[in-house]
Amino acid sequence: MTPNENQNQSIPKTHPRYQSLKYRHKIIESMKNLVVAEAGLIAHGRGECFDYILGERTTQPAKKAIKAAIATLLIAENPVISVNGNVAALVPEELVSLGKTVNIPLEINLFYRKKGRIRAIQKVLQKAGAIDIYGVDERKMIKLEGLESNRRKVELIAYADVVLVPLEDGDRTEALKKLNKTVIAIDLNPLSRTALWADITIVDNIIRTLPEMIRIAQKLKNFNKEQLRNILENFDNKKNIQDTLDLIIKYIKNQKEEAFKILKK
Ligand code: PTJ
Repeated sequence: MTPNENQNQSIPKTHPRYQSLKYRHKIIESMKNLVVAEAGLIAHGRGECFDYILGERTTQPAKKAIKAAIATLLIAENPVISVNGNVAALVPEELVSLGKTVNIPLEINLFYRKKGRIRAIQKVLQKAGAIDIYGVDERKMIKLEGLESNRRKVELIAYADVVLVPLEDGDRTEALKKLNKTVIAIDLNPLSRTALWADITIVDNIIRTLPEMIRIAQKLKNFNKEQLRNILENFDNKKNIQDTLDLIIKYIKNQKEEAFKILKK
């Protein structure tokens, strides 16, 4: 066996880190067919690290933020879900399902615009059942003000009032905010610029967040606008981020005690 062959071996379901390894392999495989950027592997690793200190669960603050996010998306006039390589690799079916449940279009928006990537992501989304996918045709794109990176090239996002940005770098969130758009971020790092600039910050793993968003959307779809606004009035993003950081501190303290029980043996 060559050293490289070893990387593709299947993971036994009994492995204690089966879920984590499964998604790791998805990211690696998706890098090979251009869906994920090379830097996407590093971003995923950073995400894993934050997930670890959150206890790899969807916390109460994250659940509150998810509810507020769905209420915002349902009230919005022109909402858009922004899709990058990592998200398309990890949760394509869920992205399409969320889009259909709340009737919101998907737009591909990349930081690393290597040739062939948009087409590769479009194919993944189509396979997952997406019909209308935006951000594909350069001729229809315009450039967002105040942004130097490739993410400035947008289609529907230019006219959106609310943008859902899962897992990304901080510059665009800042630019979108300066253009008076409401930003909903999904980011495992509660201290990232995206997390701090967003109006609603869901500090959770996209893998768990999207199924939860779909579940909540199915419920809130039947609410009227006043009921949805009520949810938003009771949501405080700053407090929610503080609560998340407190949970991390508490979790690490507990883990420290657990670790020392083993170390003492
Ligand atoms: O596909 P592209 O070209 O648009 O590029 C996408 C990446 C992710 C490579 C690009 O946006 C990037 O470099 O992002 P950053 O600056 O590394 O930020 C990614 C953020 O997402 C970090 O704060 C990570 O902690 C977080 N993150 C990583 N994996 C997950 C996550 N958040 C939620 N769920 C995850 N699974």
